[in-house]
Amino acid sequence: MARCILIGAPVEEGQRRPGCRMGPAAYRVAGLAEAIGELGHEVDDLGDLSLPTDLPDAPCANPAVHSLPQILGWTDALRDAVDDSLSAGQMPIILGGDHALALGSVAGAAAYAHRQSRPLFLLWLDAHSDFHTPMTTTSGNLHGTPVAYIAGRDGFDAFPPFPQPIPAERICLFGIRSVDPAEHAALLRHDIAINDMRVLDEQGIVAPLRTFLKQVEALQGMLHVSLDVDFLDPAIAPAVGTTVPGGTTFREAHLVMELLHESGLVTSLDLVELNPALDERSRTARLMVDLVASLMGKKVFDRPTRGG
Ligand code: 6HN
Ligand code: MN
Ligand code: MN
Ligand code: MN
Repeated sequence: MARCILIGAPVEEGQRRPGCRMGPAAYRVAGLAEAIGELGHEVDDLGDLSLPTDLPDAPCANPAVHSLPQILGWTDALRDAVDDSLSAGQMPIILGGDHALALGSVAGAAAYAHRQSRPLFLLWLDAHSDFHTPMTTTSGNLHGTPVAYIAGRDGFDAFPPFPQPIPAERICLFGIRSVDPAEHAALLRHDIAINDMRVLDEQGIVAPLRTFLKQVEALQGMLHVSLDVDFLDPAIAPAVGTTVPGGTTFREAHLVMELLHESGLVTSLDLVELNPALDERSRTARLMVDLVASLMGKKVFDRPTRGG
């Protein structure tokens, strides 16, 4: 059984549409702690992190970029919170907040993994590749940049150096179907596993995911999972500002979570981009809670384990 710690991260400066700051509250209302607790895990709630008050003055050469000081502040707060939780033997579950929070959450996991001399792997469940740097983004929205930071790309001068960047072959993008030209060009220069929706249509969920999980297992790695609401099809998960048609179905998404549970490999988790202002009677928040339950061991049909 795991010792989970919920960390509220009301980050919404990584994009321009207000609402993601209500994400942590929406997960609590939808019963996230209870759903995890019912499965027999210990679960604590750290409450919401707050943005440090003395924000750095951070000019950026790209005039499109906005809210850089705020995102730098969140990055620090998230990195420390995730590192502390892992150091205390807990499994941090970050309640976002937009995807810019992963600049910090994955940095925290990487700092911890580095001290433990364990390799960190990253599974990015998202419609988007989030592989911009602050220099290449045209929207200026920093939620489109975490994977580039984590992979150690140049262009993040304003940020603290990423602790031990994750080598490309330990990063798996899963479910993507919207990649900007600058991201595409950069991805072609990196050896990141790209399981776009075409790959998943053709091969299904199971084979590509198992391939990746086997690599994690072989190196006894840690695994950070970053789940963006827009990984899901907008028909079942409308509460996100960046919907893209053709996302994963209800069962595909649950199957991902069930396989992750069976692997026993997940050490930290982000839940990002939920915008409760766009939800319909909490259905997206509740679906996300159900997905976490599957990740934590809830089964469609619980067969008694056979002995021998
Ligand atoms: N997300 N590529 C687009 C941009 O604005 O850079 C979309 C980013 C979406 C971010 O998925 O968290
Ligand atoms: Mn994302
Ligand atoms: Mn996305
Ligand atoms: Mn710079």
